[in-house]
Amino acid sequence: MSRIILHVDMDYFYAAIEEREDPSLRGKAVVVCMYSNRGEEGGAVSTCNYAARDAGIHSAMPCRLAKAVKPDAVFLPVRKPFYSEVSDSIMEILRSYADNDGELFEKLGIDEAFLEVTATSGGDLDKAQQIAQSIKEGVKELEGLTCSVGIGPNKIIAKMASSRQKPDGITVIREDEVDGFLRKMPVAKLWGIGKVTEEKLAGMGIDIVEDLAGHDVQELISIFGKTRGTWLKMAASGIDDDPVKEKTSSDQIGRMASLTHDTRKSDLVLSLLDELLDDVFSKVTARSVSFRSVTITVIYSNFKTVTKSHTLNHPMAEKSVLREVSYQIMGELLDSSTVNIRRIGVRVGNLHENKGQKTLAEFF
Ligand code: TTP
Ligand code: CA
Repeated sequence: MSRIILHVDMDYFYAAIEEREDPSLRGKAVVVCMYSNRGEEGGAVSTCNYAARDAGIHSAMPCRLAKAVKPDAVFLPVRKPFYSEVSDSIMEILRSYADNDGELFEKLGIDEAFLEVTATSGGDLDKAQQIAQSIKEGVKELEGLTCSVGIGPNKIIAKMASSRQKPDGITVIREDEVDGFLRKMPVAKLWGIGKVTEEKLAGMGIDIVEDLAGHDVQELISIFGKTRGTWLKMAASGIDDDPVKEKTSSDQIGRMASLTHDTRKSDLVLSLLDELLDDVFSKVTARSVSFRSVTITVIYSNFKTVTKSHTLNHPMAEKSVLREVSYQIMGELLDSSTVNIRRIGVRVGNLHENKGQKTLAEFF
């Protein structure tokens, strides 16, 4: 069975968050600026909403120029730590839809991620589309933001599909549509091809993806090297086996699971939590690491997702500590809502290798 990969990309992310925070901005052109140490006159546009884009403003444009182009736009300074918090919350929602209890998930940037749904959808693209719809509704309900989703048989196609219908769209590219989707595209549009490669390819008379796909692989290898040359040929042919895998997973160990039915009964929730703790802790032991942070995720029946973390004073590798902290956080989350819970997760992070690490028993 071929894979089904989703790529989710938030729409005009920083500016959308600012619009959400201040409803009086609705309908106005909103530009989020990264000001430099030269003050408001320096700096570049981080992003802007669609009203500002219609006026010709775009990311990386000097703010001074953007002001000249549209003096009545609202210019706001970036608030990166705040956007990162919103991002964390969105990533937890997305992760909760990924196969293998959220393992087949890959955050790609502050506002985009891949998730594999081959198993959850049973390989059925209509189901995958319903999953994408649920994700959009969940993100909208919890964070009041829209996103666009691309669905394809691999990461390259999913990534390129998500920008096809923006904002608030879903684009499905079936395996038998991949060739038509790619064929006439300029090579620069192929995800993974930058300016340097584009120029080299242009020098070889290769301008569109079809030319690249049909090019002699040995010649590509002689110019770009084995790995890159092969990759170019494969990518242009719509072939990409790269797994959906979190790049930072080496610094985190976690598991998620659904309750047998939505509930907020603490004995049922804690009993599932115990299973997850056993699993996470056995992975901690197998990898000979200690952890400094413990994060609990709760996804409610209404899609609302809450995460809460605790950072320990030192790296620890004690099951009792993990259990105590997890129970504490879960207790607080159970007390703070009356909504039933659908899924829970536990994750340890900030991992340290156990090099002569003392266990709690040795510590005292
Ligand atoms: P993008 O996903 O490239 O852009 P976007 O989400 O604003 O708009 P779109 O609807 O087209 O997806 O980038 C995500 C965020 O990253 C963006 O909101 C702001 C930030 N960013 C910068 O700070 N500088 C940049 O040059 C770009 C491209 C993005
Ligand atoms: Ca985006």
